[in-house]
Amino acid sequence: MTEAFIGLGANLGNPAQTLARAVAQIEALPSTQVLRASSVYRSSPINAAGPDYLNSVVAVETGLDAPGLLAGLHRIEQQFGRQRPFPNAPRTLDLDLLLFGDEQHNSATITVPHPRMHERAFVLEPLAEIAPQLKLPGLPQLGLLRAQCQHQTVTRLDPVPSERQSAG
Ligand code: PH2
Ligand code: MG
Ligand code: MG
Repeated sequence: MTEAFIGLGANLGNPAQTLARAVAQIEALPSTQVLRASSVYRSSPINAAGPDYLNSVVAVETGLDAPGLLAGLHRIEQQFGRQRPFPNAPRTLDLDLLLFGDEQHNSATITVPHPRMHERAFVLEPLAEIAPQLKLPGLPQLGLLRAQCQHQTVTRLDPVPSERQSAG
């Protein structure tokens, strides 16, 4: 089993609902359990146009290998109607494999760790929420990386109360 981190993002359709449903679909992947899920964060698009994004990060434990997990994530993106008209186009759902244990992959189809995760507050803030002690291979500690991204405004949204919590 490998612990992996997945970044979720959406800025088309109903992003809040999509992120919640996508976590359930990740949990439904073969031999994969969601260990922790961050809050949802709102931010302006970085190096892209379009509506504000909602982003989150989940930690999973999986028996899949990295290409198998990535293939599963791409299938889930398809289920949510992901289209790729041009690079960084607005999207109904983006699932990025951020980290897969301490493995490094560099091929035409898979790059892990995600090459830009350390310079994006919309990844670092939710990641620090669920894994504050995490060390990215070959990079300064999370706290320093987050400080370097302080100019990127990211707002943590209040958790949406589940039906069970609000019923009582
Ligand atoms: N994803 C991108 C490009 N820019 N900006 C924000 N705020 N959130 C994203 O998820 C995002 C982005 C390409 O994947
Ligand atoms: Mg992305
Ligand atoms: Mg992506």
